[in-house]
Amino acid sequence: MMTETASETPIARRFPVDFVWGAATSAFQIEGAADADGKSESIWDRFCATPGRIADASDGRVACDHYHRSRDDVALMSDLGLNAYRFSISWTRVIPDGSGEVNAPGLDFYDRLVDDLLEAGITPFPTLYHWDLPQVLEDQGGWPARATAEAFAEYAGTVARRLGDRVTHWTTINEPFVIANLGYLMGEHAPGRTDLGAAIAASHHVLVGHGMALDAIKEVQPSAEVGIVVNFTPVTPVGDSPFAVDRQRVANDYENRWYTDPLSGKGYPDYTVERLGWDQREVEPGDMELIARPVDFLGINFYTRKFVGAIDGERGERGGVTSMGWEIHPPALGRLLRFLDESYDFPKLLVTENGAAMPDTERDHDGRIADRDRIAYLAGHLEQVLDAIDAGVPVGGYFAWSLLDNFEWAWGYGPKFGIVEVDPRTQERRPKQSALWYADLIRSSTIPPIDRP
Ligand code: IFM
Repeated sequence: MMTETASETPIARRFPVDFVWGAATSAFQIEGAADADGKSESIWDRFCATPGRIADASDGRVACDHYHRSRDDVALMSDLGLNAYRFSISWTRVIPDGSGEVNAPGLDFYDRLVDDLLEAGITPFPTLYHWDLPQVLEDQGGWPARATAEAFAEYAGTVARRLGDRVTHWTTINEPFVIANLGYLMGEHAPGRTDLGAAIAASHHVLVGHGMALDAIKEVQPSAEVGIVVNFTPVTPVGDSPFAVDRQRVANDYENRWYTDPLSGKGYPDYTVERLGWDQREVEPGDMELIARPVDFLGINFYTRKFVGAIDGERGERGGVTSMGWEIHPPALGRLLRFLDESYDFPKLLVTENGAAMPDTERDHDGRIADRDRIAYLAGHLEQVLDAIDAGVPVGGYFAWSLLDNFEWAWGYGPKFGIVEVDPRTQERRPKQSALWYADLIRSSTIPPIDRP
């Protein structure tokens, strides 16, 4: 009979001591205060007010009321032991007309938030654009128009001048693929347009805006670390007919290389540029150099993978799914991290979002949400992060999506991504078991054992 000796007990693997441990949110999804203190209308305010756009006909007018509760939310983060917080800044609070006059109370809100975070020992990671474009700029053409990129850089400079004495880590844009494609091609997100030409133009201008904003921040604060956040949905091929292979290549280029290739100086993927019939008329001299300005880190948002074959909807064997029907397949994150490391030269990778919408129907004897499925999701993905670090991939941090249950865009408030429950009637916050588990992980730098659902 085997007896367990000290030498046979597996040694828990540890994350590096300087690992960044955070949670992420975005302005529109949590702040509420939709027209407080001079804030103007964003494309998401308009989209929510358009009948039929949001599954439960809800909006972001109150959301988690974070605008009025940010102090308590910082205290909550501190209780959980987070050492970083990724949030976004609302352009419509800071420059309500999109460009021009600065709205002091809007900027003051973020100024206070940054001070509160720093006082609590939490490093602020603001994102300058998480989808809430001033409606006034959409009315002038939105991201398909180059002027939006210029206005974005002006706004970035304004924020950096105010917060740059304390904020050391910035991300410019969140998920350029989603901005361009869900907003301008699929029409599922604000502003709800369905035009391939507009989507491709938007994808280019979002990258140009990123490059211009990076320059604007570095001009104010040369030592700042600046990155961009890209979402990836790795493509798993189904079938190997020439037609299937073509579709897989286009899907992979369009969803997973369209942004990182130009950010790394490789230009847009040729094969897919040709397949889309894009004549690159929006690309002006100097743009590709601007887009390829060195970033200090690449932010990676990862949730799931997709199957692509010859027929729409065709797929291989799938694992379990979240309550949004997204497949849970942690090895795809590990492969993605290694692919990014091998294919590009980003000095550091940060997992800026990872998490799952789960049903949250079970509670423990204290009434706390017993989300063992979310814990298993997080643990599975964090194992992959550890494997990647062990293999030499420079992953420097991880942000759970999301700190709070919040407004999940076109899905409304149905899907729950938070590690902290928010009662929509009382706004009471209550950490779920996943939050306590995550706090344990941060304290010990090792992945605590999990009780599989
Ligand atoms: O809620 C979103 C977030 O705003 C951007 N990344 C994906 C999350 C889940 O869909």
